[in-house]
Amino acid sequence: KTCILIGAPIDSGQRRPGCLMGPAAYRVAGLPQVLADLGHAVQDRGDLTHGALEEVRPANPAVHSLPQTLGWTRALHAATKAALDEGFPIILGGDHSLALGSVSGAAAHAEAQGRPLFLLWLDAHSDFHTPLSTTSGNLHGTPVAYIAGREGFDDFPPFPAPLPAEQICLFGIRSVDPEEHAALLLHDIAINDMRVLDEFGICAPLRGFLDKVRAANGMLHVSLDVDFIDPAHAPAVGTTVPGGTTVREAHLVMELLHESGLMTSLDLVELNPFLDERGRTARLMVDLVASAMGRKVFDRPTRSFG
Ligand code: DIR
Ligand code: MN
Ligand code: MN
Ligand code: MN
Repeated sequence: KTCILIGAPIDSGQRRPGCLMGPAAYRVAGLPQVLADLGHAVQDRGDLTHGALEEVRPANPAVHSLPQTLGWTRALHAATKAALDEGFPIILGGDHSLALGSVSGAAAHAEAQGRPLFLLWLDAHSDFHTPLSTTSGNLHGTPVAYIAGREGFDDFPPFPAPLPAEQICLFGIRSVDPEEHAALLLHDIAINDMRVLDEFGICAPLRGFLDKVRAANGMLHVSLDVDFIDPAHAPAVGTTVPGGTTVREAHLVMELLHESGLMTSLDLVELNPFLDERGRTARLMVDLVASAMGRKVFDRPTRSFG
């Protein structure tokens, strides 16, 4: 594959400074070399900027940094859409508000290809607020609502073609605000929360979703929030929630994604290197990307697990 690295040094979707150092931390942790060692071509496009900002006042006074988020959304949309013409985009975040742009760019690309876009959301949170419903005012909690076509995004560019609920899969969630919960009940989005993963494990729920992607000849965008992994293993994130996946469960997700051959773009979000322990979380994220891109514990000549 040709991996296209897009740095998205974004802090404006939440209030704790530090995510803007994420792209640098991934590079320091060796992501480009790890991808090259797996046999991929790597193009590092450097870091994006959000461009000129417009003056816009949010309807909900809790919302902060709306002009910045709009600027980043436009920049990420264009960069992700263009990168999909040439290879496999990996967006180095930056907080999760970047997915407002990366997924809309991927959706525009998929629409031009005449293929459906599917979304796998690996996160402790459902990120299903709208700019009107959020009480924290942090727009990193809104991308899934934008992608699913919820109302309340009048200040944003119209989402290309909102994804039908059946094309969205939330995986690993364990923190859902009351308004998000009520709204999710009205949508048919697959919610593989930690309770589901405790009971059924990683494989069955994930394979079920991947089978749908394959049957539809879909494209698949994966958005990996650091807090998908338990904070005991991945401490460098502003919104830790106990009870997340283990290191091996996270790798298993990535290994299944690689075996499926279906993933077409990837976000790495919410890494806050200022909170890290000597690069520990950044290195874990790089190792997870390696699994998603073909690294195996033991490279068997055939797929035999017996
Ligand atoms: C939280 C979102 N529910 C909020 N938190 C997130 O602020 O609305 N953390 N996305 O990663
Ligand atoms: Mn998130
Ligand atoms: Mn999260
Ligand atoms: Mn919240």
